[in-house]
Order: sequence, then C-alpha cells, then structure tokens
Amino acid sequence: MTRESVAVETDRYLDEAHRFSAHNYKPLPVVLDRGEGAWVWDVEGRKYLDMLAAYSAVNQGHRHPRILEATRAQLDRLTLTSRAFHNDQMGPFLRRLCEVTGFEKALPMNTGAEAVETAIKMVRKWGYEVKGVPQDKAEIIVCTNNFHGRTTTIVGFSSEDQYRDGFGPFTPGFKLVPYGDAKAFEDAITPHTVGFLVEPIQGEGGVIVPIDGYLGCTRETCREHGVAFMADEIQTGLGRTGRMFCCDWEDVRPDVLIVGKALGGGVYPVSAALADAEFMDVFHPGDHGSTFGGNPLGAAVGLASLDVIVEERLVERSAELGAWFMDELRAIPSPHVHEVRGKGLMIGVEIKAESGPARPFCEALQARGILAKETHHQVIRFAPPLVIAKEDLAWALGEVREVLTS
Ligand code: IF1
Repeated sequence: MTRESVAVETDRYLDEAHRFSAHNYKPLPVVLDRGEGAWVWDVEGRKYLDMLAAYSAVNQGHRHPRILEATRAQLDRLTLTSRAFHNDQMGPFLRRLCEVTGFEKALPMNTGAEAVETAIKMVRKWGYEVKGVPQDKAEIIVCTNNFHGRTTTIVGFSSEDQYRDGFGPFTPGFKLVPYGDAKAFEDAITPHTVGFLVEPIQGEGGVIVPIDGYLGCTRETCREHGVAFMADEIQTGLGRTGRMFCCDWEDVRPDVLIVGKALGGGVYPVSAALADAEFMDVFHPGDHGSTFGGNPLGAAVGLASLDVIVEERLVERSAELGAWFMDELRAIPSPHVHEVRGKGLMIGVEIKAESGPARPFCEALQARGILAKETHHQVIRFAPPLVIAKEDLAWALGEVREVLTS
C-alpha cells in the first residue's frame, strides 16, 4: 500500500507500524508523542487540538495532573491482586461510582465490550431466574446502527456488515429494531424478551440523536413488559453530552447502566456494569469475572477520574461549550454541510454526499492543527476533552469555518 511521504521521522514510525501491526485501522498519518489537556504533539513537534479525545475516553484531558498523581501513588503501593483477594481500592471506587450513578451495585471490568457482555449475561440470567423465561430462550432487543463493541457476540447483533463479515457463526437471542422508533421496539417484545440494549445517542452510527421522548417512551414500555432497560453510556456518559449521563436529558433511570472509556481518565481501561440488587444479585461467586476487573490500580484511577469530572464541573462545561460550539457550527454558511447534530460536546457534522466523504475534511483539519475523525464516511465527529479552553474551541471554530467554506 503506497503512501505519500509525510516527513522523515513520521515516515519511520508509519513504516514500522505498517510492518508490525495488523492493518485493522486506517489512522490519519500523524505520529503523536506527547499530550497535555486538549492538546497533543507529534514527533515532528507539531501541535494539534485533539477533537476526538480517544472517542470520549479522554474527557478529563490528556494526563490530568490529579489522575496522574493518583496513578503514581498507587503504582508505588499495589497494582494487581486478582479478585481472589480483596484490595483496599476497589470498595472506595465502587462506592463513589454508585453514588455518582445512583445505583446500588457495580461489577467492575476493563473495556467497554466486557461491560456490555457483563450486562448481557446479567440480564439473561435475571430473565431465567427472576422473570421466568424458559432456559436458553432469552431475547435482547438492540437497534440498527448500534455499536456496543467488537466481541463476536456483540458484532453478531451489529447491523454493519463490515463488523460481521467473516466472524460468524454468531450468538443467537438478539433482535434488531430501527433506532428511534418506539413503536417498532414495543412490537418486537415477546414473553421471552429480557432486555433492551440501547445507546442514548449513537456515536459510531454517526452521532444520531433520537427524537425527544424516545428514551422515556421505551423505558416506560420496558417497565410495562418487565424488560430491562440497558443504557450503553460508554461513550455518551460521564459528562460527554452535557449531563452526567445522556439518559438524564429525559430523566430516564435505566435498569442497567454500562460505563467505560472516560471512567479510566485516559490513563487505564476501567469499565463497569451497574444495577440494583434485583439484577446484580443473580451473580454468585464464580459466575463471572476477569483477571483485571476491580484491580487496585484501575480502581485508584477510576476514583480520581470521577472526582475530576465532579470537582471540575466538566458536565456543565460540556453543556455550555457544546451549546455554543453547536450554534456557531450551524451558523457557518457551508455548501458542504447537510446537518450539525449532537448534545453537549458530542457533535457530528454530516457532509453532503455530493461534497464527497468526510475524510478529506478531516485531513484538511489535520493540516490546520486539528485532529478529528470521520465516522460512517459522511460525518466529522467533534468530541474534544471536556477540559478544553473556550479560546481553544473558538480558535478551532475559525479553522473549521475555513475548511467548511472552502
Ligand atoms: C473501535 C467506534 C466509537 C462504544 C460504545 C461500547 C464500546 C464502544 C457506545 C466498546 C467503543 C470505540 C471502539 C473503537 C472505536 C470507538 C468507536 F467507532 F468503534 F464505534 F467510539 F464510536 N459501546 N467505541 O462507542 O468499548 O471495548 O472499545 O472499550 O473498536 O474501533 P471498548
């Protein structure tokens, strides 16, 4: 695969990565070697504003001092014990996580996909033991254009052919309904339905915001039919959309809340599934687990990550800066923009088909010192760290305006 030369130092890294890594991504040709707050630098010394924040896993900004301090302190004490023994960090972390989310219990894992798989197993077992669904007949309803991770069970219920091609056979027991259609969801429920797994805003799907009331209506339908409402807030959660959780926009309290990404403060993979005892108590010793889930290092990082979000008012920043940025983006007289959508600092700019794919716009932004990533070919995603300074966002707006009006 040929590639135009970028610069000697960068080229060397690109060639090395190309030679030794699987080609499962097509990254922008930039090699980063330093990050601070909303900014990152490449090996050529060029500075970029990070408008992706690792898909919303760096809400607190790169290398937040509070999170690094907590990490270093824990590194000097104890990092991994497995859950065969207790450690002194997991309890305080899960207490804080339950306080922030309003749930009785949490099951700590590492990646988002593991937390989603945990939620699936929890709700299936609840279906058999509490709801009384016949063994192995549990159904979980999911939405078209969903993204919940990359395990074979999860991609098995994806509607994106590329995420499924070549990876079958898949796990049965999942039903797809159109995202945003509350009636289609209700019509898909059967006596065997145990759960509804949904993203309050679809990130990978192209920052798709459902109509107001969709979450509240489907949540109510779940209550009427004894179906667990499972919110995947791995990307939308922890302040990203201008509320602590995106479900908060409709005052919806899920039965199961799934969190990840920014829970690890951009330092360490930390995720969890949360629920009240009715669901969580289906797990008995040995039912489920993970080598790293609940480890003391991740717990210390998770606790600091939550504290930063609360104490630095990142939720309010996301709401205020996001509303301003979205309004300004919408005011740009661009011949290329079909729609600007999102909530808080989770924003998607959809490029018209006749203007071509979003990738060249991302490359033009890169040349101007802004790192943004396209999703689903047509959408430029803007999701900077929630610590971004207003003046930096204003500078980025100027650059985006230049690119979108060229
Ligand atoms: C990739 C996407 C974003 C997620 C939601 C669960 C997970 C994710 C709502 C799984 C992860 C990541 C995965 C990464 C790119 C990125 C992504 F484009 F893939 F879909 F953000 F939109 N639920 N999303 O967004 O969490 O296991 O990765 O920790 O796989 O390319 P994970």
